Amino acid sequence: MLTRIDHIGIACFDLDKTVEFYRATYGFEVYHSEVNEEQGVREAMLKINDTGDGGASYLQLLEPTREDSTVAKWLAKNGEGVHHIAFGTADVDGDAADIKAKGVRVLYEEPRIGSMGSRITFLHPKDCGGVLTELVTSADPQAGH
Ligand code: CMX
Ligand code: CO
Repeated sequence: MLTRIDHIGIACFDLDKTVEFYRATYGFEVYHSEVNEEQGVREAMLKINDTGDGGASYLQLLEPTREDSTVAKWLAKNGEGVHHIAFGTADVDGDAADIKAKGVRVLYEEPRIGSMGSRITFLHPKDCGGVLTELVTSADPQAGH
């Protein structure tokens, strides 16, 4: 069951500059940052609020680490902006299977590793009304992500 908005993914050309915009404009601080080589991103997670399921909601700021990454391709085509949304669930495998059975393309056979050791998969934007949609199971939901 999907129980929260886990994060909104925002693509940017310059992560440090974008982090500073969110800090100076809204007062949001970086909760966690990492490089995910498989996804081809350098990212910062800004925690916005805790959620009723023991998890949390974040902004995920994404800067590409290589030209052939999905985010680099998307930025070249669209410029900076909202890249994807992510729903949180305690069971990414089960929810992905249920959604696949409804005819929506799930992009990965098996969930991969996302922010903070989470397990993630994606739904094809063309099957989701133009919205690239991620499903996330936190590494430790009771710890806030
Ligand atoms: N949102 C909405 N539509 C998108 C999109 C996005 N983020 N990315 C691509 N599309 C659309 C394109 O506009 C294009 O539509 P048209 O054919 O109408 O022009 C179509 O999908 C195909 O796009 P493409 O540029 O040819 O890109 P690809 O098919 O090579 O890749 C996708 C698209 C979704 C399969 C790829 O972006 C992907 O695998 N995404 C999942 C992984 C990811 O995004 N990782 C980064 C974030 C990591 C994280 O969140 O932790
Ligand atoms: Co994401």
